[in-house]
Amino acid sequence: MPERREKFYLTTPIYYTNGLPHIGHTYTTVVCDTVRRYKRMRGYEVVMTTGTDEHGVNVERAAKKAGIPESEFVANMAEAWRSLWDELGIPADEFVRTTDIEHVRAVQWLFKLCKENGYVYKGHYTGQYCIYDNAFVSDAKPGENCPDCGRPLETLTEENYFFKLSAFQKPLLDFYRKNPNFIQPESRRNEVVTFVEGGLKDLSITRTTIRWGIPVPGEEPHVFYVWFDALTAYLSAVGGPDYEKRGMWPADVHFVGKDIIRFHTVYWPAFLMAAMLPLPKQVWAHGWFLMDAAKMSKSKGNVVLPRPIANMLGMDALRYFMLREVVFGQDGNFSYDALVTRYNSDLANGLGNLASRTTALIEKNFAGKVPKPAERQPQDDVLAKEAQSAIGEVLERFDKMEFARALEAIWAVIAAADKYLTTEQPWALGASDAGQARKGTILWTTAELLRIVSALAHPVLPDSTARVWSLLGQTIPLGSVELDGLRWGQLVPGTPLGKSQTLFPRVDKTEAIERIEAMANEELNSASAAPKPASVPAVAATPAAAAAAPAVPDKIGIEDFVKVEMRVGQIKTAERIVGADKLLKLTVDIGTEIRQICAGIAQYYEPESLIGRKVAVVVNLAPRKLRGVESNGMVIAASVGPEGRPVLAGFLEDVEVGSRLK
Ligand code: ME8
Repeated sequence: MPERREKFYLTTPIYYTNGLPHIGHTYTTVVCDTVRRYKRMRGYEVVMTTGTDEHGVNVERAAKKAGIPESEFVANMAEAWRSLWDELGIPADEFVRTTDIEHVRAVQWLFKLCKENGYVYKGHYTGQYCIYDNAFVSDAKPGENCPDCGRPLETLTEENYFFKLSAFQKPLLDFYRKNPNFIQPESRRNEVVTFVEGGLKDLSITRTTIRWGIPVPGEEPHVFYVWFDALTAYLSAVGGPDYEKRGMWPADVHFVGKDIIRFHTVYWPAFLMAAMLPLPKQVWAHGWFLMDAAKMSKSKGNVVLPRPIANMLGMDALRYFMLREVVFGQDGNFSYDALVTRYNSDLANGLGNLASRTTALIEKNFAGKVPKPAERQPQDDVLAKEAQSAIGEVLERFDKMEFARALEAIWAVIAAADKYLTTEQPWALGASDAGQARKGTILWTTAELLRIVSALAHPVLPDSTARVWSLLGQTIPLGSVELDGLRWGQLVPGTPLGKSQTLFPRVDKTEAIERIEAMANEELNSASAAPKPASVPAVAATPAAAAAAPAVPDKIGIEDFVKVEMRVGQIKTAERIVGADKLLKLTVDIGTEIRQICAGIAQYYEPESLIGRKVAVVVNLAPRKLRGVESNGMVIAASVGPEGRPVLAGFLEDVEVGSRLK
């Protein structure tokens, strides 16, 4: 715990505004938020910056396509990014937009310093340029594709201001040597050092072919190269030219993906050295979340959105999955299957179950007040020791950004407590004085363990741990608890428990995935129809809130009913979908065409038995994907009994295919 509140400044990348956030961006922001919460619990004064990178030819083109001015386009997008981070509980302390006037001034100021110090000159440059990555590709030949994104390069010749990057080869190598932790992880550091040792070419830092950028003062039509512009956002967010007043610069850590490590570890420190400004202390480059072994991107159509997951399982479930499943620094695969499996096993059955077992037993046996521990037995001490030693280990893991290891250590303690309860069986002890005393010791022990676990896991699971915390009757906000003061034995007997609640309701995997996918399709459709921030639904406050059926209005008018077009359809083919136990893929003749429709009836109908059957079909439902399979319409079925067994609606008389239902 620092004597005086030490400052800690951390950043995510400043994301591009020509797309909306997917779970790749969410990952970096969640990591940053986790470290922010952790550092606050270690007593630091923390500022976290994120924001939007709003200039460049991509934005020019996207705004043109949308038929609105660039300024309106980026304002909408910035709001969409900012409000999503707020909804997901990972808000910025400083949200910087590269169109902010303070930022514009900071970029012009940085350029002036570099120029005054002799590191900027005017020249011409011809090269192959990737308009998607906003970068010239050195050594590329005309007609080639971009080695990073695979899209065609364009030949550009420009009068530019150049930055003397070549002058910084030695200073950068010296800096890396003196600051061995500057680039993390180690493997990335070696990559960067080798690159710099290979020699650095001067870098063009202004453009005349782009209009939508920050003007170089007195040098119109020059505007700044987007990376000179965007990197400066880290500094402008905490004061720009007046950074000393705020006292946050230099940054303690820039979290980035491995795709942009060179910009952060070569260009950025070189710009700062040229301007004689302090350098950031660390750049942490993590790996990618992959979908089917490919990097997620809008152009590949394989993006996963965070909001539907948060709506279905709660944001804590997504945070837990991302930090537990992937070793920080390495690439990892994303799959809904693995996500829901983790949710059910580690959260619903693990933490959730331990909390509900413990508090229900305290309610029942001790009138809802934390019992007083009596004489201890060796097995109580073993558990206490495990929890106490987890504290040190978890702090060490967090300090090294080993999030998966930190969570493993916490969940090992949860598993030990589960086993302890199962062995000690407090529910089987009688109501005699001795029985009550033993019960009290056992339940105090698991409650105390839960208290420690909640504090340790709070940076990763802020919402659910705070709920466990208040279940245990703790009143100071969990986020302000000092981890350095956390010790076994601080749970006060007699504390009244908070109101009981379910933390992580168990979910049916197939159904949960179907719901997430349906919400994602809806969001993608509405985002492409109207790229306005408010057009997408907000995150539900509690996990699985979306699982509850949407409220049905009391009465609807005929004008609402006629919006639904239903027809008689005839099933032509039916087959199972690999990996989706409940779904059948049908082709259905609706009179005017044959449609592919997915129906959740696989557990009750054999595919062969359906061929030729006439069914009622909603034909004007927007197409959506279920488990990756397109479904274009909906087959109507009754939902029978508590398990919701589907029974297909049919007709008692023969009816013509395509007839409308009214
Ligand atoms: O590069 N897996 O912005 P950007 C993990 N504007 N992380 C991912 C990811 C994935 N599949 N996809 C994206 C830019 N990311 C520039 C940055 S900074 C001064 C300017 C994360 O919108 C990861 O952090 O393309 C990556 O570096 C960043 O999003 C790229 O965001």
